[in-house]
Amino acid sequence: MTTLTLVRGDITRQSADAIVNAANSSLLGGGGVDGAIHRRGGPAILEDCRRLRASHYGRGLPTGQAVATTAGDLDARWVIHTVGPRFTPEADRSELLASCYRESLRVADELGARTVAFPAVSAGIYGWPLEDAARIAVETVRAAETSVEEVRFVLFDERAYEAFAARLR
Ligand code: AR6
Repeated sequence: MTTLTLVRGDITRQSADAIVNAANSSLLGGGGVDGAIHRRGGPAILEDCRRLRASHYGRGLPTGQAVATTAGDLDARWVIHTVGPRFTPEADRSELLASCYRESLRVADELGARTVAFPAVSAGIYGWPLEDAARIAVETVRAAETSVEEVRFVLFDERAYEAFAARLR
C-alpha cells in the first residue's frame, strides 16, 4: 500500500530514500530542479552521471526512462534521474510522462527505496500544463505496483501545489 503525500517546498531540502530529478537526456545537468539538485548535491552526482553516460547512455537517457545515481550531499541515498517529454500540442506524449513515474518507481523498487520524492516532471521548462501534469502523476502513481511506501510530491510553488492537491482530494 503506497501512501501519496504532498509538500510545498524545495525538493533538495527533503529527506527521503530517493529524490527524483527532472533531468534531460544528456544527464549533465541543466536549469530548474535539475540545476538545484546538482548544486546542492555536489559534484558526486555529476561524476556518477558521467560514468553512466560512458557505460550505458552515450546517446542519452531516452525520454520516459529513469536511472539512479548517488545523492551526494543531499539527505537521501539516491537521486533517480528521469527525462520527461517536452509538451507539444501537436502530439500526445502523455504516455511518456506516465512512464517517467512508472520507471522511477521501478528503479526505486530495485534499490529498495521506501520513500520517494517527486517534482512535477515536465511542468517547468518542458512546458507541460500543470493540471494535466498533476493528473498524470497522481493517476500513474496510484495505479503503480510498487513496494515504495510513501510517494511524496514536492511542489515548488502554490499553483503547482494546488494542482496536485486538487487531484489528491
Ligand atoms: N524543488 C521542487 N520543485 C522544483 C524545484 C525545486 N528545487 N525547482 C523547480 N521546481 P523543471 P522540466 C519545479 O523546469 O519541466 C532542466 O533544465 C518547477 O517549478 O525543473 O521537466 C532539465 O535539465 C516545475 O514545477 O523540469 C531539462 O532540460 C517542476 O519542478 C528541463 O529543465 C519541473 O520543472 C526539464 O524540464
